Amino acid sequence: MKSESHPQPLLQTLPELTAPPAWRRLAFVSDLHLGPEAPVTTAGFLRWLRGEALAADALFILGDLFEAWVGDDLLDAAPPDAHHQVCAALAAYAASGHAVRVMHGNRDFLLQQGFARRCGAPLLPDPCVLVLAGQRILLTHGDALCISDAPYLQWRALCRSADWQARFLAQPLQARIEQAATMRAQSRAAQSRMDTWSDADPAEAARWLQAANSTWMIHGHTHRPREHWDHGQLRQVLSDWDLDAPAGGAAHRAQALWLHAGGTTLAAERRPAA
Ligand SMILES: [Mn+2]
Repeated sequence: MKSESHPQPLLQTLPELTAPPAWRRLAFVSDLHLGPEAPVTTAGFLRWLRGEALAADALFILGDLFEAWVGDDLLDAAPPDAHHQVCAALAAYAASGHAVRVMHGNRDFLLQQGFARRCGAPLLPDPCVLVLAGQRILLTHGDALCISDAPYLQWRALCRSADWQARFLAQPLQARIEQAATMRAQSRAAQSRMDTWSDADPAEAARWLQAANSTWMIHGHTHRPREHWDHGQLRQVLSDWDLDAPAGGAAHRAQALWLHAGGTTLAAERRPAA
């Protein structure tokens, strides 16, 4: 096991994605947790993709698009369900000229090339740097910034290993679906025992930014949407989506972060997505 205080080795050079000049409007979302168990949120995302999202030249999904993903062969299984609907909608969105990039979250870390090809949505490494309008923006899901949760980081290292993934994916689809449901139930039980849900560590985030030669980070995962300004560094935390939560309650929300690039200027704006 790697040192718990530095779960992610700092890379000398982080993977970089340079935005083409045609990308003027970019939308960032994360933590939608789509799937058959979230029909209202899933419908809301499909509506958003066919509507407001069409204003984006590029859509970045920074992890946990799905509540669970047990393997790309899910898309070959019948009958089609919410996973198929979302993939078909992403494919149509990409085919109509919008770039889509998808990063793994802690729920859907098993998204692979089969998904990416079918959806026209290449996978993004976590973390990576988006170079846009002269700015270097560090993109990450955010779970690896929650360094106070040592048991989670141990699990993360295990389930991201090629060995574990090969063994998991070698099981029949139905067995994987059941196993994933059990793991989610255990994770919910562990969360309900905790007073506070682990948050991103500000010092760790600052360290990542420094290593990336960046002063601007966008991440999700924590379900605590807000802007953090610290020593000239900006950390924007994306909102989760939960339209299945009771309407009128604080949990009932869906939001995208938009970046508008004009020459060398960049403006950020949060907009409700439902
Ligand atoms: Mn997450």
